[in-house]
Amino acid sequence: MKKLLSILFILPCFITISFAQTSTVTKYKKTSVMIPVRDGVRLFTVILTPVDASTPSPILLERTPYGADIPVPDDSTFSSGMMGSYTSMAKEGYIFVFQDVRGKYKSEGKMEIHQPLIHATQKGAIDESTDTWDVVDWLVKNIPNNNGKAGIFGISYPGWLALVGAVDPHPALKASSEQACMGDLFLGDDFHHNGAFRLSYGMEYTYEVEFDKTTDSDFPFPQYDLYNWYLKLGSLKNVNEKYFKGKIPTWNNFVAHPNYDAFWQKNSPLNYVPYPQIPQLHVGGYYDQEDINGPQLMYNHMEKKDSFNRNHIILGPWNHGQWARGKADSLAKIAFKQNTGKWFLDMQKQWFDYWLKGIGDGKFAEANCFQTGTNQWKSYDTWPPKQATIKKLYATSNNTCSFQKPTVPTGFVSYISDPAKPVPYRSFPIEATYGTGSRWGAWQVEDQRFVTTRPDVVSFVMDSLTEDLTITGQITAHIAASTTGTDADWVVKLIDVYPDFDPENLAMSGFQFPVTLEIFRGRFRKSFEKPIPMVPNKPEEIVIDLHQVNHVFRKGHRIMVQIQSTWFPLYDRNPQKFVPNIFEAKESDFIKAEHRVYTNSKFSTYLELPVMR
Ligand code: PG9
Repeated sequence: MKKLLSILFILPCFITISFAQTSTVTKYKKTSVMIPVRDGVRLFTVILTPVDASTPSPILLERTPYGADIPVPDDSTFSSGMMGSYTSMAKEGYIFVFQDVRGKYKSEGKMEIHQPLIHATQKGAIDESTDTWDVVDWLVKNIPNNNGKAGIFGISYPGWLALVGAVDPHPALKASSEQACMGDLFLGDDFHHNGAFRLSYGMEYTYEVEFDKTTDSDFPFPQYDLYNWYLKLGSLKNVNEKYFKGKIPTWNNFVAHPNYDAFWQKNSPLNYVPYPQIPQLHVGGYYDQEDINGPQLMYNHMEKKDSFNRNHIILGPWNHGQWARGKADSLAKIAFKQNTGKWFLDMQKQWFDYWLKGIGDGKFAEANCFQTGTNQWKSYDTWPPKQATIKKLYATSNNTCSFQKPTVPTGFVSYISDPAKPVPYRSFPIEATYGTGSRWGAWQVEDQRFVTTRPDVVSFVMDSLTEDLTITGQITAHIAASTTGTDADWVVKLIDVYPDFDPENLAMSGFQFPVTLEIFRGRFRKSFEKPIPMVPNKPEEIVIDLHQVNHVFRKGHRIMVQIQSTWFPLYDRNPQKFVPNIFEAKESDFIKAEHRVYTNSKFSTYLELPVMR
């Protein structure tokens, strides 16, 4: 995400409404201040206080690396109706605080992307948790008319800041909501998924944040469609040699740590977020193109130690942060048929109203997870729900798939995977991630027909369903695969194929909707820490976490499983020849290979689907 989302929402409203008269709502006043933390660094902070609140108000804090300031002069006042997605809370007088993290925009100090928490193990160390503690302390002591209670929230990087701000919290910090928070940056969020490196995102994002401390920077691409630009880039070693010249620290970390070593392990919140120390509302989207894993991973991690019942999750049909942007009633061509944005904002308000103001009964569902296909919100006592039964969906001969295990002892499909002609991850043009006209936010729900006919993409399809099939919970793929090379990537998609002819919605006829999709880098199949070559032509099992979903395949639709080995340029190209560090591969290391996916009784390829009765 490029900018602090919610702040952006204030601005258009501010510009239009600053000329309009609002009569009934509370007035807000902006002040900015440099708040000192324990090592003397001062953090730039914007405080929006209700001018005419009749009772003391709680504080809602959002911390960000994307610029906390808003273009409104200090001491100016404006209507609470101008607060974008915060409006309903503003009308009830919340105090909003936005802050630049150390080392970004107007704050002093040095920033390191996603620095792990170290205060618990290094005496006197500072990190984002200690900064949050010091800031909350300052806020409750210095903001007039606050009620002594604070909450923290945020989306994406600010979501991670909400997660870590709630570790060893200040006593006044009463609740947190981490939203689209990255979990583990090697296993499943922004920079790698299952060890496969996210090239376009990793390169463009690190340049954006680290090229110039005072702003966000766009990489100066000389062309609009970047597929060929990335192809011509060649080996990843050219990024530093030709462009970054060793000046982007996080890129250098990628190069220095190609495996899940101590650097990434320490970096993962799995290691330093122990349990929900205060109430924690995790929020995630099934189609989050940046941080799909974090909310699910951190909810499940913290749930294991939640004897207090403080840990809750909301999963919706959203891309990255979509819940805070307007109606969120559709994503590209997929309609949700209701205002999921309003549903979410109401829920978020209830959450903070209860913990910070004592309003409501505090009976929050353990999990609220939107069901796609039927377009309904559903609540669950456990997540994933215990009622689901795991059924295996097998890839079978003749490009079919079935709930019956194959009985034939031989059988496979094969394709040539060529790193020189990688499968695009979305239809052309592939715009810069955050560039003008970019369709980055919707690629995960794109109709897959743009690749289904490629010879290096294999599909297994079922007959039309005779009744609805509901899958709710965790999906795991088991691919029986081999390569003639010594390394390979495996991409798996679970696709809902719409009926060939839908008279009520012609444009969606035959649509291939990817319910969930994921990649795995073969060298890590036994261990993320110690990669090993694949053995040429030996069938091996590749197990892939396909995340949690809640989807109904409707009667008349077909289920499709699709497999391929490149997904470019979102993922770098696996050379397909095992090299110790792909960031240092030579051009000659990139080779074509024949890949097989086995469909027989001895080597079976299947997806575990959590089927609801
Ligand atoms: N997804 C972004 C990010 C978070 C954490 C690390 C790197 C990138 C973001 O939108 O903030």
